Amino acid sequence: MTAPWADWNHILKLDPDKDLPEGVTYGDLCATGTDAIEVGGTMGMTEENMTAVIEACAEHDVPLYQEPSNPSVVVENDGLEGYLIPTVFNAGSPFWITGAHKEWVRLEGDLEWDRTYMEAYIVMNPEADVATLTEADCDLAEDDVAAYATIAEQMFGQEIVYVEYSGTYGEESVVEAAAESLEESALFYGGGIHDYDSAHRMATHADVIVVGNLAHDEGVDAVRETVKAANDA
Ligand code: 1GP
Repeated sequence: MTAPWADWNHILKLDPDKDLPEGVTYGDLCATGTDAIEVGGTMGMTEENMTAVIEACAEHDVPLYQEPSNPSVVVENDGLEGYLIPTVFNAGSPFWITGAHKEWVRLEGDLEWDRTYMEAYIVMNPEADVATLTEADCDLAEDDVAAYATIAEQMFGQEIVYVEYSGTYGEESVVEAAAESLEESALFYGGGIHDYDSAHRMATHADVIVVGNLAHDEGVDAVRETVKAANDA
C-alpha cells in the first residue's frame, strides 16, 4: 500500500493553542494548496481545542491528520484521515520515546492501526517547547542526525523521519545529511519556514516541508508562497 504522504510536498501544521490572523479562517488555510493539514502542538493542548480545529478543518477537502502530543488529547472524528504519532528519538526522557505510546495503548486498547502512522522526530531547537518538554539532546552534529535517521529507518522501521527545528530555521547541512542517510523513508522538515526562499531551500533536501507558525502569524498568502516553493523544488 502506498503511504498517504508519498505524493506530499507540503504540510500545514495548525496549533489549536494559537489564534489565526484577523480575518483568516480555517477554510482559507485548507484552501492554500497544502497537501495535508496536521493538527497538533506542544503546549496548551486539550481535547476541546483539538476538536474545535479538527471540526473546522474537516468541512474542507484536504487530508486531515491529528498529531496528538499525549494520549489524553486524542480526538476521534470521522473527518480525520488518521493519526501521525511522534516519537522523539533524541528525547532525554523515555516517556517521549515509548512511554506515552504505551499509556495510549494501555488506556485505549485497540487502536486503529491502519490509520496510525509514526513520525521519528529528531528535535533540534533547544529553545522550542518540544525540546524542553522531552528533555531532548539538541547538541547534535550532522553525523549524529544522520545516524539517528539511519537507526530510525533501518533499526526501528520508521517510515517518516522528521527533523524538527520548530520556531527557528534549521541548518540546511543537517537536513541534507539526514536526507542522504535515508533510503526509502520520507524526510519531513519543519521549523522557521517563512517565505518562498526558505521553503524552497529546505524542500530541495526534505521530501515534505512542514509550515506552522507562518499560518498563525502571517496568514494565507504567505502560506501559499511556501506551497508553491515546495511544489517547485
Ligand atoms: C512545528 O515543524 C513545525 O512542529 C513547524 O515549525 O512553526 O517553526 O513553522 P514552525
